[in-house]
Amino acid sequence: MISYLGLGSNLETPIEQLRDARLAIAKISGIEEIAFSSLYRSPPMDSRVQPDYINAVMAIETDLSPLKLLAVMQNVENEQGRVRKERWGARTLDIDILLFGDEILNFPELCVPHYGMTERAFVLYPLAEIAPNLTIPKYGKLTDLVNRCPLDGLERLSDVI
Ligand code: A4P
Ligand code: MG
Repeated sequence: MISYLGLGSNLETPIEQLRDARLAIAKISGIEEIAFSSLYRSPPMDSRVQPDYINAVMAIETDLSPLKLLAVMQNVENEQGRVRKERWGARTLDIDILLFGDEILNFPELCVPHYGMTERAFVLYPLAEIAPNLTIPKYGKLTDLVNRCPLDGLERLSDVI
C-alpha cells in the first residue's frame, strides 16, 4: 500500500528533526521510502506564539496495517523527544498519516484522510510536489484543493536533507 505521511517540527533544529525522522522511518521493516518532498517553512496555524514550522511530506510503500503504521510513527515521535502537552502546541516532531492508499478509515485513534489536510497549505503543496495526480478520497483532485488553498506564508526552502 502507498501511504503519505505529513512531517512537521518547530522545536530543536526542525530541519534535523525531519532528517532524523526520514532516516528512522525508512529503516522500519515493512516500510520503504518512495519519495520525499522539499522542506517548507510556515508560520504556526493558530495565533499562539510559537516558532515557525518546517514541514515535508513523505511517500512510503508499506505492508503494515494502518494501526500498526500509526503505532510505529508514534514510536518515532517519542524517540525524538516529543512531549504532548497541549493540542497544537510546539513540538519536536509530529507525524500525521495523511493517506493510506485510497482508504477511508474511521478508527477512534486514526482517521484517514487526515482531517486537516485538505485545507492546509503546508500539507497540500508538498504533497502536490511528489504526487501531482493524486485524488483524495472524499475530497477529489489534489490539484483542485491546491488551487483553492492560499499559501498562508508558506515558503519552499532550498535546504536538502
Ligand atoms: N490521529 C487520528 N488520525 C490520525 C492520523 N491520520 N495521523 C490521532 C496521525 N494521528 C492521528 O495527535 C492526536 C491524536 O490524533 C493521536 O493520538 C492519534 O491517535 P497528536 O499528534 O498527539 O496531537 P497533535 O498533533 O497536537 O494534534 P493534531 O490534531 O494531530 O494536530 P495537527 O492537526 O497535527 O496540527 N502549523 C504549521 N505551520 N505546520 C504544522 O505542521 N501542526 C500543528 C498540529 C499545528 N500548527 C501547525 C502544524
Ligand atoms: Mg498530529
